[in-house]
Amino acid sequence: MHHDLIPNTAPKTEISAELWNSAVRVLETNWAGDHMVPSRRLYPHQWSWDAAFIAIGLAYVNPTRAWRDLRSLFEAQWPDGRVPHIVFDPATAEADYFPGPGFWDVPAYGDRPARGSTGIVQPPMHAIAAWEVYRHAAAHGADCGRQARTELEWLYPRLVAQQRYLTGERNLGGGGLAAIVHPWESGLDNSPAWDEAMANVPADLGLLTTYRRRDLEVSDAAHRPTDVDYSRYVGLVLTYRAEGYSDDGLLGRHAFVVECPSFNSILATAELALAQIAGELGLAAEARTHRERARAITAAIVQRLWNPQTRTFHALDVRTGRLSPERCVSGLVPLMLPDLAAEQVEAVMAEARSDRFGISDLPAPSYDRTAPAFDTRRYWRGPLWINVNWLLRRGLLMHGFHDEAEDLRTAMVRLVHRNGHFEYFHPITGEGLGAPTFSWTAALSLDLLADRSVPAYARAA
Ligand code: 2M8
Repeated sequence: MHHDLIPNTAPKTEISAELWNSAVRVLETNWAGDHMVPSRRLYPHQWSWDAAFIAIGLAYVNPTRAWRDLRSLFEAQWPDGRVPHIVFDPATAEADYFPGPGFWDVPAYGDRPARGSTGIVQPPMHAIAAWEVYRHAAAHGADCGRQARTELEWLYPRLVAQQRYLTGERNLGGGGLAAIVHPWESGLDNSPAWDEAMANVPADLGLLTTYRRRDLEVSDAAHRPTDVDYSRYVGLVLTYRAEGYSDDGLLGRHAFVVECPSFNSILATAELALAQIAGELGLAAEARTHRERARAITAAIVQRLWNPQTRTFHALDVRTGRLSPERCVSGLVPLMLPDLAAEQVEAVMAEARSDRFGISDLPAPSYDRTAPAFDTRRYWRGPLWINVNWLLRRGLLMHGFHDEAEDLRTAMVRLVHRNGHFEYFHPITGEGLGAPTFSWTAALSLDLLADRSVPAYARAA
């Protein structure tokens, strides 16, 4: 018998218990039968990296759903290994989300499941999630352990194929990193990190007459990307779509090809998680290969995305060879990497402690607080997000900054308890912004309440 709800991990203090219970309620509300929606109104389908963060939290209360959510996503994996950034729910009307399945019009393939998808990806958080769900769910008794093993075995080859796609087809710059070909692929949609590269993407505002923005009907325009950015987003999909989402020769014909430090840090960490999984499945040689790949990706991140003048990591525009001048929170995420050299660890820590990103009683903002364009409300251009801070906390733990990791954990827990499970938060006042019952905020709150341990990867090398 599988446990539907596992109460024994619920924490003891009043604040923790309230937060725990409210998080569980959000995850109950947003469950859609075989997958979780990020939020009912704004995002009524399944999103890729959301599913990973969500599974990490669901593992404590409903491992069966955690595995089901990951399985639903990977059932829509493409034959080339790409895991789509959205898997569409056929029960949701086309008009309820733009751009919907009709707009993406992805090519059919052999055993394609009924649910349609987009043709772009998101950061490959899933191997990390699978390992987290496994190590927490397996602790809940024999039945959960057996189920976890079966699911891990099912997922492993699919996770490997996902990495193969990203490190193969998407190695568009030829330097061993995965390039993103749309800002949505980063998960940090309208981050200033893309501004320079996006300036070279044609902005045809007429596209927004042909295609109507749905996001502005359900959220505040002052929070969302501008029309100019949105018309570029739509245009980029149209050119990628025109060639059936083929990556062949993309560098020469696509207007946006960028290497992101956060995306690639997750890519490397995914290899470390795959090493753990391969080890668990008795595949020692494969585990070694995954660890070597993680080291190679880490080396490429330092070689290609580190700016010795600014002493931080930046996005690289592969088409122009220029590093973005902006300092964004994505530049701190390489702290997750266990093989990061002391020089970079120290520099990233200095940046993380500086006025730009320093954590006081609030977690780190998405963009440099001191930058003239810092915007406290507009999406990834200032507000703070729980998922990115969760990644930063892992980086702090990874490199032994236990006090700072604990301060960050406490800051996140207090923030969400005080304000609710919002999509993102005002980086100065902490006011909740965006969708009010947002799944990854709820799921990661459960993890922050339950798990104080150092990630196992530090011991994997
Ligand atoms: C946001 O992205 C979507 C497009 O994919 C949007 O703006 O409509 C981002 O915050 C992304 O990271 C997230 O996965 C998605 C769903 O929560 O919303």
